[in-house]
Formats: sequence, C-alpha cells, structure tokens
Amino acid sequence: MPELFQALGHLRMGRLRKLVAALEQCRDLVVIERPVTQGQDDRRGVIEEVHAITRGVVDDESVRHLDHLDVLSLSRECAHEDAIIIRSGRAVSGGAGYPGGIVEPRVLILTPVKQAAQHLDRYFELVGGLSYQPDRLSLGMLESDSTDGTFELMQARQHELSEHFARVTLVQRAFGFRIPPAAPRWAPPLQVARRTILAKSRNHLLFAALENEDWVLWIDVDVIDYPSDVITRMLGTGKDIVHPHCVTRPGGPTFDWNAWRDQGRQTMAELRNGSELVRLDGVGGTMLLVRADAHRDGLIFPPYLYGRESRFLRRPNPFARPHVGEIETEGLGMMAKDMGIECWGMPYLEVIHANT
Ligand SMILES: Nc1nc2c(ncn2[C@@H]2O[C@H](COP(=O)(O)OP(=O)(O)O)[C@@H](O)[C@H]2O)c(=O)[nH]1
Ligand SMILES: [Mg+2]
Repeated sequence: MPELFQALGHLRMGRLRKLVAALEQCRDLVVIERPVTQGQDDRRGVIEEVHAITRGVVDDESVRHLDHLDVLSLSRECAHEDAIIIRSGRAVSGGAGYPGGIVEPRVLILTPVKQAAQHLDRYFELVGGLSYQPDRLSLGMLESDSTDGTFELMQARQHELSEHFARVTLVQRAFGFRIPPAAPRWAPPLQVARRTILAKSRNHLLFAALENEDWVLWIDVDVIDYPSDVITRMLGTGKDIVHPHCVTRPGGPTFDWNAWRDQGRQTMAELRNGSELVRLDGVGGTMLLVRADAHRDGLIFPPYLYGRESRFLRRPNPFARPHVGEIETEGLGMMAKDMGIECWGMPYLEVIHANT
C-alpha cells in the first residue's frame, strides 16, 4: 500500500493538497487524523478542511470518525486494514460535539438490569449527562426477574428518554433465576449459575437493541459515577474493546475483578503503576466499550464455560484447545482473543461502583 504511507507522510507534514492527491490513489476506506487540541485557534478551520477532504474522497458512511489518536498507531492499523483513518478534531476534554459538520460515531449504551430501583435515578442522570451528541447515542436496557418495580420505573421514563436519545429500547425477559436467600452472591457454585443468566441477559439485550451503531458501551446500572467524557476517552484509544477501571471510590480498591491478564495473575489494580492503556485478557462489564462490528462478527458473552473442552470433540482433534473455561465478560475476553481481537484496560480511567 505505498499510496497509503505516502498519504500518511503528507498528513504528518501537513501538506493537505498532496494528501488529497495521495488519498485519491488509495482504495477502500479512507480516513485521516487531524487531532485538534482545545483552545486551538484554527480548530474550526481544520475541521472544515478535513470534512472537505472526506467529502471529496469517500462517502460519509464509509468514514469512521474517532478521536485524537497518534498517527503512529494509525499507520500500524493501516498496515493490515488497508485504510487511513480520518480522526475528527474533538478536544480530549469533550465539549458540545463536533463543529463543522463532522459527526461522532454512533454509540449504543446497553445495560442489563435486575432489582435496581434504587440505582435508576443516578443511572439516568449519568447517561443523560454524557458529553456526547445525544442524537448519536442510543440506549437499550433489559430487565429480568425484579420484584421492586424496576421495569415499571424504566417504562415511566421511556418518553423522556426517547426525547433525549436517538433510540430507546426497553426489554423485559424473565429467566426465573433466584439466588437462595442464605447464599452469598459470590459463592463459587452460584457464580457460574448467576453469570450464565447475566451472559444470556446481555446477549438477549444485544440482539434486541443493536441496529446501525458503530460502538456498544456496556454500563452496569449500579455504576454510580464516571467522567462525562468517558466515551470520548475510551474511543480515543482506537482499540476495539476497552474497559476502564471500576473501583469502589476514586483512587480506591478495584471493584471489577473480571479484568485481568497473565492467567489471572495480574489484575487492573496491579496495572496501576504503568501505562494508561494496558492489554487485558479477561474484561469486566461494569463498563465496557466494544466495537459493534466485533459483536456482529460473533463476539458474545458466553453463557457457559468458554474454552472448556467438550467431550464430544473428535479425538484426536484437529483444532485442539486446553480444557479450561471462562464465562460471561471474562468469556468474552477469551473469545475476543480467539477471534484475534485484543482487549485493553485503562487503569487510570476510573468509574465508581456502588458500595454494595
Ligand atoms: N437482566 C438482568 N440483569 C441482571 C441480572 N443479574 C444482574 N443484572 C444486572 O447486571 C449488572 C451486573 O450485575 P451485578 O449484580 O451488579 O454484578 P456485580 O456488581 O458485578 O456483582 C447490573 O446492572 C445488574 O442490575 C439478571 O439476572 N438479569
Ligand atoms: Mg454491580
């Protein structure tokens, strides 16, 4: 792809006219990065310039707009994607949306809910306060087996939510799952049963709500605080699967222990003393950004121990794998790996889980 790297060179040196000429030689998707920092005087001018370029070269639908990535990571991405990515210029700290007609990618927020009446007000306050174009955001919630009126409270908000978001999907699906009153939620035998239902809830919700969105943002209903620009910051990594650090208080202990790597030996807490973006194997779902195409390609939340050896396998098996298994969000992490997609964690991007 010599044209592509030539174009990237022009992009780095700011030679816009040459860049356009080089882009016109490229096949497929064409996207360019023009990061714009807040307070930069020529922000609108740069964005309009980029928009003019994209209009001239590719149609809007085939352009993916992301944020402030560096061109180096871009060229690596291009090496196997046969694409240049046009990063639109939104400041890192967020704002009122893109000026100059550049639109943000569509994001679908998905939340499985059970017995969550006490958390709904705060949940809606937070999703309503996200600094992201509301007409590029849609919302989907699936409620199961609540006895505290959770679904009715969600329904009562439907009109108000529909006025704010591009689309709202509220689904109810009973699984008839009850944790025995005396048993702690985290007891190991219950974990597999509980997380099987949770995985099914997530999958049912995904299939019910996903339409034309570019990204899916999973948020648990009992996450009680996060920065309003959390979407932009996660999108800004340019990674397909991104998990922030779910803690019980700012700077405090990790809540979501499903984020780990090195066969569970390293958790998010232990990755705090390094880089802002760390590779993960298992991921948590308290908040999880997934490129929607990864879901469309088949990435789901396994409602069974993914990776476990099946007794029905051919022996010897032509595609053998070890006999272990992970479930739900951790299973999704394993499945992503098997699909060739890496998962990433952001140890310093904290979201706060309710103290339950
Ligand atoms: N639809 C549905 N949602 C569930 C179920 N169990 C938990 N949830 C929701 O899934 C998310 C994660 O569950 P939670 O109990 O908070 O998990 P934990 O905090 O990681 O122990 C929350 O938004 C819950 O309300 C279920 O059986 N069905
Ligand atoms: Mg929770």
